[in-house]
Amino acid sequence: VIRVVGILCLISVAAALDFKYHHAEELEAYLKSVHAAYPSLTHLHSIGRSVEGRNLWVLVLGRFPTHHKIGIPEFKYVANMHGDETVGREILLHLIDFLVTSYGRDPVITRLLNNTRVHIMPTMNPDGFEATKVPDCYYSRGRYNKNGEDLNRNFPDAFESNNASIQPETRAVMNWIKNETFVLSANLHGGALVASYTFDNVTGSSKGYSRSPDDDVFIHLAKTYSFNHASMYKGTGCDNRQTFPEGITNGYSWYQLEGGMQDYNYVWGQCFEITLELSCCKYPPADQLEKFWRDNKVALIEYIKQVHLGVKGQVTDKNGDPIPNAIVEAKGRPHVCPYRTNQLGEYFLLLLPGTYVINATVPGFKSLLKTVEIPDTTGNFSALKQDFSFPEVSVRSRAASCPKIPLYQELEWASAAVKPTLHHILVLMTVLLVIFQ
Ligand SMILES: *[C@@H]1O[C@H](CO)[C@@H](O)[C@H](O)[C@H]1NC(C)=O
Ligand SMILES: *[C@@H]1O[C@H](CO)[C@@H](O)[C@H](O)[C@H]1NC(C)=O
Ligand SMILES: *[C@@H]1O[C@H](CO)[C@@H](O)[C@H](O)[C@H]1NC(C)=O
Ligand SMILES: *[C@@H]1O[C@H](CO)[C@@H](O)[C@H](O)[C@H]1NC(C)=O
Ligand SMILES: *[C@@H]1O[C@H](CO)[C@@H](O)[C@H](O)[C@H]1NC(C)=O
Ligand SMILES: CC(=O)N[C@H]1CO[C@H](CO)[C@@H](O)[C@@H]1O
Ligand SMILES: [Zn+2]
Repeated sequence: VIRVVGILCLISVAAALDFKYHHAEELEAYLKSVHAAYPSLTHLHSIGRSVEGRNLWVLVLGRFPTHHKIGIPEFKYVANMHGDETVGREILLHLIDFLVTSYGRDPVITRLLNNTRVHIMPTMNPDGFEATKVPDCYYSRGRYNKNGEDLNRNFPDAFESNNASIQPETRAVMNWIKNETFVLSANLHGGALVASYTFDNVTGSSKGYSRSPDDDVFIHLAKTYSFNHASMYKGTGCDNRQTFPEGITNGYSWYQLEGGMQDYNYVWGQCFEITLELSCCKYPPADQLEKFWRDNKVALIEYIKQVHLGVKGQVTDKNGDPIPNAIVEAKGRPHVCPYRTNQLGEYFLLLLPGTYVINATVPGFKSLLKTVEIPDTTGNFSALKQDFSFPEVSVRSRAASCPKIPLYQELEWASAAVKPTLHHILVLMTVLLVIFQ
């Protein structure tokens, strides 16, 4: 009886998440209480420590929260990498609360968590958050980590040699990305209201738009967020500084940046990531948090479902043994650092509905090509399944090495972007205003 009462207590503690800012200790206590109340649905771990030694907590949710399962895609949300941009940090706690309390009750959330592993990191820059003493709508030093580095300029860059020294927070995220087969992700910021997508930088002289081979998918992903958000899709921006048609923008069209996390995920992590700017005010008063949660709730859920777009499967040899490091890509969509199968021989390719030729290649063997008709599968919580079986035995693939940094310098399609236009000049004029977003 005492045990039962204890569990009930924990559940009520976990459910009582209020709309206020949770500082490091409260945030940690909250995540621990959720894990204690939902031990089989959640897994709590720290992927490293900040400069000041704070844990970088990640709560994982899913039917199998502690480990990857074949066919179940990995999704992540990361917030507060700029310590003074605080809305994402709090709404991710409310998202956790909503997911755990809906599992087993709401059929959609139950199916979502049965078929997806969701990783949530409420803060990537806990030191910066603690250094920002009071709510303030504008830029503050809490943006940076304790060493004064901007973490969203701290990743290796595909277009430029990034000479910034890699910070502990960045290193932890890089290791985490290497460790998991992430497929889809978003990083949550503040200071504007827009969904921004890769690329953020470009090769050659300035051009208006930096298009990735998966531009159509990125536009769909960004619109999924903006149109499911209470107002982002209106694109009215903040204080008339800049408007964003349909609430989305190519990162580079907005303003170029080097060393950003979303390009890193796409180029090196095989993970499609977009950047969500969720509030005009970077650190709004706590009494606005409930409205921010309401405005974003549907968008946060609908965006997770997109991890089930496209096609997935396993590559094996004649004996049925998985082939890690096989290159699997859709024809016409080469990634400069080719997308490869994981240790279990699995691949996941986010693609919009349509007809594609999927090419599975192991150097030294004949490529396997399959034409697939991809339906809209996000409502089914499973991408189309297409396995590949090589007719030979003991097929082994070396880890295909990526070209040297910067990767895109030589690629001709990258220079197919449009010439500078009046639009671009206008964008440049606004760069000074938005440089710290
Ligand atoms: C989710 O998984 C649980 C555990 O296997 C199962 O009992 C339940 O029926 C599943 N629910 C749905 C809606 O798929
Ligand atoms: C970064 O380092 C490279 C190689 O040392 C150098 O060529 C480049 O100019 C440096 N870039 C900046 C912005 O300092
Ligand atoms: C990487 O995965 C291993 C094995 O699951 C785990 O022990 C380790 O903590 C993970 N590291 C990170 C940074 O996620
Ligand atoms: C299949 O992919 C490999 C590796 O990326 C490439 O070399 C080959 O040309 C591709 N084959 C076809 C028919 O596109
Ligand atoms: C979704 O799942 C149902 C039932 O399993 C199946 O009949 C249907 O064809 C699937 N739809 C798509 C688009 O995959
Ligand atoms: C080619 C190009 O525009 N590269 C830019 C990448 O971003 C850095 C930081 O803004 C710029 O200095 C580079 O010029
Ligand atoms: Zn930011």
